[in-house]
Amino acid sequence: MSLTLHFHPLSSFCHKVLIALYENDTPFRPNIVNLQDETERAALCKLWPIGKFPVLEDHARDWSVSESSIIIEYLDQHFPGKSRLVPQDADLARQMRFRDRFFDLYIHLPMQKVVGDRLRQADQKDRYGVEEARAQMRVALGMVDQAMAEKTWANGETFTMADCAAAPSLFYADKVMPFVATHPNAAAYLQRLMQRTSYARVLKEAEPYFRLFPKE
Ligand SMILES: N[C@@H](CCC(=O)N[C@@H](CS)C(=O)NCC(=O)O)C(=O)O
Repeated sequence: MSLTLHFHPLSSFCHKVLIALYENDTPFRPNIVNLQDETERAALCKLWPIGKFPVLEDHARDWSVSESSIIIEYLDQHFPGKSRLVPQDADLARQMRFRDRFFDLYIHLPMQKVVGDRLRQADQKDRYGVEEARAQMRVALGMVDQAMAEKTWANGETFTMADCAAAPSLFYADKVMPFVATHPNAAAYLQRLMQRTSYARVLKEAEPYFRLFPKE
């Protein structure tokens, strides 16, 4: 087996890459990393000193690839399958990368900020930062709702990397800022993403870990 994915089943950015792997039934060895365990954290940091997952190792090429979007681009290039996640057309690819960035930067990261703050001690909370993050997510969700009125997937009618980015962003955003009642198009899009075989599998595998998600 050429590929090892270092990840955690609860981690939203890892969901993004798992979707890509499952879209194409790409074989890989899963390595669940417990960041609370110093040895496991040190092993991850050896591959990627930033210490965040996902990290993909390609043993055949002796490469270690980090950052979810870069990993998906790598998979699309070296392990292409039935689902081409990066469009071949340059303009469609650029639009897709823009949407991937949009979900990561304006929904995924603010959502992480809100969740991360829940894990802080009472005297270390960042109320202003959380309000800023919520405001950012509110604007971005409004844009998604408008954009998804006439599309099946983020880039049109074909499932791409932008949808891999959208799925965990929207899934967890809905946990911290429920939008189903207020944003019907974004909500319907999230339903389609959750019903997609690849993401349904990711969510099923994450089920035993959801009890660890901080509620408040
Ligand atoms: N920009 C990175 C973000 C990765 C990221 O934030 N991963 C989180 C989990 S969702 C993580 O490793 N957090 C652990 C930590 O920061 O200690 C990507 O796209 O892969």
